Amino acid sequence: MSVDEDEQESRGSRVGPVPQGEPEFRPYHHPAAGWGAAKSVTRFMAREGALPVDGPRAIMKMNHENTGFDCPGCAWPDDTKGLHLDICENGIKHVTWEMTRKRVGREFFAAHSVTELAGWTDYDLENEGRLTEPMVYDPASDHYVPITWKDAFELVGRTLRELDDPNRAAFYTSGRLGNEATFLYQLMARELGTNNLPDCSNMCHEASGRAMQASLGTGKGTVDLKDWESADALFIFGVNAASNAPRMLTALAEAYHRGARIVHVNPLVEAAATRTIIPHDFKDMATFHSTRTSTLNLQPRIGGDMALIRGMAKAILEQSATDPKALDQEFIERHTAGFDAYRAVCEATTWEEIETQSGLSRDDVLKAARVYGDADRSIISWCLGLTQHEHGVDTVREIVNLLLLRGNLGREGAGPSPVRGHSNVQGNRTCGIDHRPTEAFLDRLAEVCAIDPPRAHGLDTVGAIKAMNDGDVTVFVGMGGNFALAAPDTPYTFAALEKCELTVQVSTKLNRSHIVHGRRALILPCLGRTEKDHQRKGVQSTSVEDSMSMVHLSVGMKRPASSHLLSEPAIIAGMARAALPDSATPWEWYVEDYDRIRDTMAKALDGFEDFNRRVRLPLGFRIKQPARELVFLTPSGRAEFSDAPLPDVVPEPGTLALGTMRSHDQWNTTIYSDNDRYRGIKNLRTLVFMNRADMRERGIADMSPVDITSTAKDGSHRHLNGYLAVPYDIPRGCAAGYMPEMNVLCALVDYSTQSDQPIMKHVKVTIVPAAAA
Ligand SMILES: Nc1nc2c(c(=O)[nH]1)N[C@H]1C(S)=C(S)[C@@H](COP(=O)(O)OP(=O)(O)OC[C@H]3O[C@@H](n4cnc5c(=O)[nH]c(N)nc54)[C@H](O)[C@@H]3O)O[C@H]1N2
Ligand SMILES: Nc1nc2c(c(=O)[nH]1)N[C@H]1C(S)=C(S)[C@@H](COP(=O)(O)OP(=O)(O)OC[C@H]3O[C@@H](n4cnc5c(=O)[nH]c(N)nc54)[C@H](O)[C@@H]3O)O[C@H]1N2
Ligand SMILES: [Mo]
Repeated sequence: MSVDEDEQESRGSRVGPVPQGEPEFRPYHHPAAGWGAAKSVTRFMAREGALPVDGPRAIMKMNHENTGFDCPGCAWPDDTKGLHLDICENGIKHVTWEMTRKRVGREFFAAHSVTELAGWTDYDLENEGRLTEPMVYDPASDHYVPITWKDAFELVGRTLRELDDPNRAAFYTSGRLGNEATFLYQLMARELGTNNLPDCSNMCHEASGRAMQASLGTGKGTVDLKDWESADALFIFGVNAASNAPRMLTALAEAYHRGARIVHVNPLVEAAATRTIIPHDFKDMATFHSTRTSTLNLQPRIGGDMALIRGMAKAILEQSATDPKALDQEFIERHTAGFDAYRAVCEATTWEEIETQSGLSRDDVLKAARVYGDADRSIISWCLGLTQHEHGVDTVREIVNLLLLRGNLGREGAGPSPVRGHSNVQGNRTCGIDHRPTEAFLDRLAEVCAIDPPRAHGLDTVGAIKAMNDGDVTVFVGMGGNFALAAPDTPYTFAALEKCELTVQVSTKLNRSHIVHGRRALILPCLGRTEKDHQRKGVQSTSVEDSMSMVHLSVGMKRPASSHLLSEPAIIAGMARAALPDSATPWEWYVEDYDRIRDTMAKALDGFEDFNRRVRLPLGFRIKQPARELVFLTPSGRAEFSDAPLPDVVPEPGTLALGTMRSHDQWNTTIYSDNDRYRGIKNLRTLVFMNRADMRERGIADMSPVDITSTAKDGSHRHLNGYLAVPYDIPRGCAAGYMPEMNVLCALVDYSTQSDQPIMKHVKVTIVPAAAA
């Protein structure tokens, strides 16, 4: 690695704003959402200049049948009734952030050199507002200077045409990109001749996709909101729903009201595992009436989930010796394969091992098993707490194992339900962003689009970073997102981008990925989802797919932040035409009318038949999940049990397992403030949550500075110094802190061998009182 430690410290550490006061930690005892959220929203909108007219008007339009735009906040589905104003604090903040009145124009870039901007916090960079025109990096002056769209496309086109091998380019996608742009983007990459399509999903739910594909023959969850409304038991693993999927609170509160059991499994008791005031329930708001959102909270050690689930399965199997109804024998016989091997591995796993590996007592495991055994219909839901681990795939497969035991699949109120991250990350995969496309997908693409797509697998996020560092990839195109900061091993990723011949970022806001750039660099500003997209044939809409496979239209209604912005499909078409001057693909014609893109997608993609008509139905349409119909596209044609051994997740003596996560006031790499309301934190991001006993053992006082050192699989060390230790209700041996700051601690070599996902929730660290304190 070529980056020295000083540089690592100065560039990786301050992401959030400069704190406005002394760091504070006061445990939060109020319900989630409710008035705290309402107050925070009002303050935030005022700051972004969104009051008094635009903000509320836009929000009334959000998530409304097919007349509004899809909330870019998260991938939680819209209310099935379609009429509820189902919105949340963080969704509103996210929209307001995009609609800000602040602008970054050419004067801004003329006033600040890139070297100067490198010293700014990430908060300050994004806080400058919306990008307004294309800019190119000028090495002579070290400034970004204006460039015309035509010249920008020509620079991209020429650089791509001159590559001796198309695999020297990588095309990153962040999960905001609409389906139509997604389809064009992957088509461009494949027509050029590469499957190098890294995406944010490689850091997010790759493990879920791979696990469910292997077990069920589909990479997606099989349930929808109606199922959530009729489940008897809900198991919520590893998600901070009150912050990251706040509309789940409504579903949890409703479930509680109807008497469903709700089990939260998380090393931290997050706000969604307590009580909530539903923000759109005006009566509840007025009377401060809160509803419980949990009936049981379990706090396993980091990585201990698989052992817990195995324990639940073991208990159900033991019960079946005397109670024939404990298992759904008929389902197991008719629809599954591998049951005997799974039963054997459950029997062979001792209770002692389950207790040690989960960090839970046998009693607690049995409590969860009883909830599961008593319920007729169970849904198991999860997010990053399960996926960003070495054994993420095995753990998600263990969830499916448990569901299969009682036939919790293919019927109402039951099944697996991953909570996706970015609002269209699921749609991206459906529409072709996959570095490991199937032969069937490529065959159809070849036929429908008359191209000859490459068959060799491409690079994912980790692979692309390594290839850029090795000089094998020299052109990086980022379609949204903030690759520099979101990816692991910050200094190594910075170095990777800096080695490129050309980096291109298609973005709405200024961020670190513009400042850390290749020899040549372009900033291409695009329309946001809230904005009106005028093309030759009129105002266009794009479609997105939520966590539960619902595809619906999103129509922007705001005047664009600048008249120079182009839509994402137009930018992709511009780059494609410049790179492939003789292409027979009608790029320009597609952009005139997105219905034309949809017509092609209807022919090329499974489940998109009659796309243009169905997407205009009031609530859009649901992509069929074969597993939901008990059709399993697996080699055996059945749902397959897995029988992996339990991994050893107990930290070695002296070390801790550190999970990196989001605060309440951030959206991935976008930081709104230094507060984390539900965890009781104010004015502080450079912190590490620790168990009191672990602190005492190390001589660490409350809120005192500590030095954190991680040890990677290859034995290399990484450091973050001077972080404040916050005593927290977290199991012994576990610690937690915020991404993206802590990406400095995540080595690129620390990716899961099962999913290739960076292991962002289980970093092996030592923590000691700060040397400089
Ligand atoms: N407001 C807002 N919304 C967002 C985002 C955002 O940044 N801000 N990001 C979006 C994206 S891209 C995504 S992927 C999702 C992410 O949503 P989350 O998965 O909620 O993301 P994290 O903040 O990483 O939180 C992970 C949770 O897992 C828990 N956890 C950590 N380790 C373990 C473990 O070993 N086992 C278990 N059971 N739990 C564990 C942590 O305590 C934490 O509650 O949210 C999406 N929505
Ligand atoms: N340590 C650690 N690292 C993590 C994670 C973790 O839990 N721990 N989580 C990982 C996960 S789950 C994810 S999904 C990634 C997130 O990785 P990314 O998706 O790459 O990052 P974001 O922060 O969501 O990207 C924000 C930028 O997107 C741009 N943007 C916003 N809206 C639009 C739009 O409509 N169009 C375009 N073109 N650009 C837009 C803006 O310029 C903004 O600065 O981070 C990963 N990194
Ligand atoms: Mo994500």
